[in-house]
Amino acid sequence: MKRVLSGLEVEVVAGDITRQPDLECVVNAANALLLPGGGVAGAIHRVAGPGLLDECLPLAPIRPGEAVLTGGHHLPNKYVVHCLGPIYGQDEPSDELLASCYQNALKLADQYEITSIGFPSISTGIFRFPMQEASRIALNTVARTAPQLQFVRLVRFILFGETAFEIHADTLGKMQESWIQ
Ligand code: AR6
Repeated sequence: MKRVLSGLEVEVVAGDITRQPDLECVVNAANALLLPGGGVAGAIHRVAGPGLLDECLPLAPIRPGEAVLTGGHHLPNKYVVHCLGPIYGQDEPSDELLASCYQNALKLADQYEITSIGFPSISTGIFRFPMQEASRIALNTVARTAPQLQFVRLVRFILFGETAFEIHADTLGKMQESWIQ
């Protein structure tokens, strides 16, 4: 599913974040120490290879809401933006911290003149953020940040499984008309 929000092309697809060769950049749902871990981070480090960890270690630790950028190493993408999402019920205010992840990731990508970026559903796995609420925060933040972006033209959400895809497609379908061009 695809829509234009505030001049930005926004797609939601079901798939694997490590298999998006047409995107210049993908986003990692990282941990504070930028270590491989499980979920998205485990998958990204597995495909990228050990060079990614070497590049990550001097950038750690990061705080909830923050984003840092590295190369993609053996991933099919030139860059990875690593975001630390909030642990639901622990890092507060969790909605604002989650919004900061998306905003900081997009602004950082734009500074590097990145034109296309793929996000997973940050914090909705091991960090237990309810996905429906997370999808609203994610898509609203993309729409709100879009007018500040000069280079980013495509934002893709890559969702693991049909349920995650349907939740995001439903949220995108209900976005406020004023944001849709
Ligand atoms: N591609 C796309 N989405 C995925 C993939 C994949 N390959 N794998 C999982 N998901 P999570 P978090 C979905 O746990 O909640 C890590 O261990 C998954 O179903 O990766 O931010 C880190 O090291 C879920 O909807 O990230 C941290 O310690 C979403 O991506 C911690 O987990 C995010 O799940 C971060 O937890």
